[in-house]
Amino acid sequence: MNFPMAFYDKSPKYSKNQLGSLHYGTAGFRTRAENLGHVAYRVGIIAALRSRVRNGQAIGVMITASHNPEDDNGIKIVDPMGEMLEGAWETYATDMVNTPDASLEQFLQRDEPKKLYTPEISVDCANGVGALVLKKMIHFLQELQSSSSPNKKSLKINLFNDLVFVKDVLNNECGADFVKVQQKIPIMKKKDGSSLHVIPNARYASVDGDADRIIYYYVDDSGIFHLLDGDRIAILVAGYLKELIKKTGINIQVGLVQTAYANGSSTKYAIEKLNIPVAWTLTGVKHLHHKAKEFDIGVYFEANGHGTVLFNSRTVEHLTKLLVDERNGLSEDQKANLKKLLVVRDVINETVGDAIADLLLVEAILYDSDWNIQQWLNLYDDLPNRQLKVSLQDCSVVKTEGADVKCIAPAGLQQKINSLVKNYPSGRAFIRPSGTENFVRIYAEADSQKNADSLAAEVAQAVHSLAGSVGDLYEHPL
Ligand code: G16
Repeated sequence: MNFPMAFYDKSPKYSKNQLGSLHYGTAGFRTRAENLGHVAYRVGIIAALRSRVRNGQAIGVMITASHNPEDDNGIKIVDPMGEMLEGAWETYATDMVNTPDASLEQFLQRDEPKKLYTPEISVDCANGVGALVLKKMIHFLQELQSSSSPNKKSLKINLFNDLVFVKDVLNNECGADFVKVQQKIPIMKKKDGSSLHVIPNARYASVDGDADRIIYYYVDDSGIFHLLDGDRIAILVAGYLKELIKKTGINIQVGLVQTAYANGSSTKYAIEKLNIPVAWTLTGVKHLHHKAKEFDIGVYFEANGHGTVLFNSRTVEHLTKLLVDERNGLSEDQKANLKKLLVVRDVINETVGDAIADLLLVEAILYDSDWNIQQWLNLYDDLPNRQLKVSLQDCSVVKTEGADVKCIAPAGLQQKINSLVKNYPSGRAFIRPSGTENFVRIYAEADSQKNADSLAAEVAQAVHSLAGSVGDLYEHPL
């Protein structure tokens, strides 16, 4: 007997009424309460199937007439993190609820919607050392696959741009920084020099030459490129941890550390949707790392994909003791979530700058949440942004304070930036001297890409006139 059939019951009390079809809409199934009997039974089956797809996590079923009169009612299904049911499952639910009693047994023999997460990722190694470690990892995963049951698929990693011992190709039109700053796919070379074609909707990641940064991306059916940078990774990880903690019922604080480069939408999402405190520091992981130590669990990723998660040692001690304490009073479900929380710590490398550990953590979270990359992207919309760089005679004339958001020298430059920003809806811009190159970097965001580009160009012009620029007005970052 297949799994759905375990719930099959011919009893007349679950008979479908004959009053036409129902549709799973924004608020689930809505109709008069007296017609929802068979719906309640079938929604129960759907919730059980959904729970199985989500690796046994709890699925919510809500019965509510909301603001409607008493004889109206509705039933909706809620995913483990409180999200609404996704599209394929809404269709499945609609089909099941409208299936006549005589055909229900046959319907339940059908496959329910497939899992959304696919255990396969293609990684751009920027022709750097990350390729060597990833090759070892691939070998390990293949061994794991051959020793486990055929139903369990371990992660398949495909490498490209892995010419570690070839000259002049390192970070050349590829790697995390190229993809992040240029907001486009890298060149995609195989070992034999041939080029790969992008597969629509497939998950890609780029690490940088020394594999301490990682960013994700994909290209949709219309050929549009979508970037999931360090901010997105931070939100994914922080949201997942927050949910796990809620399920353990233990009082632990997760905090997020960002820099001025963090997209405004990610900060807003963390504060307003995840209800997580956000701290800002100067650019440079050394600053973020120290700040993150102040939280029980501190998540930090620079927008460029450089970051990690830190578990405070007192928190780890507390959680570990709790797990082994037989009188901890935790339910089996709470204990399972507590174990997961500690597993996150095992997966991540608390020493900053391990793109491969970061990759494993992102994959583990997507797997456990059964999300594809589109669902991850759908959490919020990035504000369009642009980065430029300006060459100065002497970059030390530019001084900033307050996590780079205020330029205090040369005189008048910050006032000029403020006056430019005011002209753009959702505008924000800052400048800072690079710590690794002889440039001043410019970051701008606004309500549209055109406006972000224009604001960045105007700020570059202001730097050019007020800070002693040499060479062209400005350069695109690479
Ligand atoms: C280094 C730091 C990063 C920082 C970057 C800034 O990157 O480790 O945390 O974001 O510098 O570079 P810049 O000052 O030029 O903007 P990496 O990857 O070189 O270690």
